[in-house]
Amino acid sequence: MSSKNSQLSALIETALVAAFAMALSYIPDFASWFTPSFGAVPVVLFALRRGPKYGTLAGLIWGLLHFILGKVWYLALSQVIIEYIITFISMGLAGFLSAPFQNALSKDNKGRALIYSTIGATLAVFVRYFWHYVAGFIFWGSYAPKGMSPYLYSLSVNGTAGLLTLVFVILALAIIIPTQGKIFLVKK
Ligand code: 218
Repeated sequence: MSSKNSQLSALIETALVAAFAMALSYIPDFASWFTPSFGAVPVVLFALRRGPKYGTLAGLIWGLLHFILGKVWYLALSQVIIEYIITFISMGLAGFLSAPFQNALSKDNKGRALIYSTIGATLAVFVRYFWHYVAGFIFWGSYAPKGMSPYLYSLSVNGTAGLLTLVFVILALAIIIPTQGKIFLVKK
């Protein structure tokens, strides 16, 4: 494929992945703010396929779609910038592991591929929920149960949501790498 065409393919995939992640954001938050972020699954998988540039772009678009669709919880401007822009962009950080990950995959070393992708997923989810934690104790502290410190409250809420999110992403990787590993490799 010419470089223009492959760039266009990458951008089309970016838009589709961001839209799919946003659709997953409509799964009801059955456990309030403890609910995991299911859209993290496609965005992390995509970042591992296309690298950090398109991965962070997909995350950014996913975050911006919340504004268009009226799904933003607004407490302050700085809070919204942290929680709907910085955090969602962070999901693309998994793409920084895409080179060693794809190298392992192309050599059919699925164990190594799972290790690198898990590191990438952990990096992305950790950075994202670190910022939710920071926003949590600054802006959401008044929602803490009586007598609980905002730091502990935010850590328990965002630590749980982050861990659950990471479990779903790693589960998806563990299923897809051995069975559908080709989806991570871009045809040249
Ligand atoms: C303690 C606490 N409660 C709520 C929030 C807000 N928050 C948490 C996770 C994810 C998102 C983005 C939308 O899915 C938001 C706004 C928080 N940070 N801390």
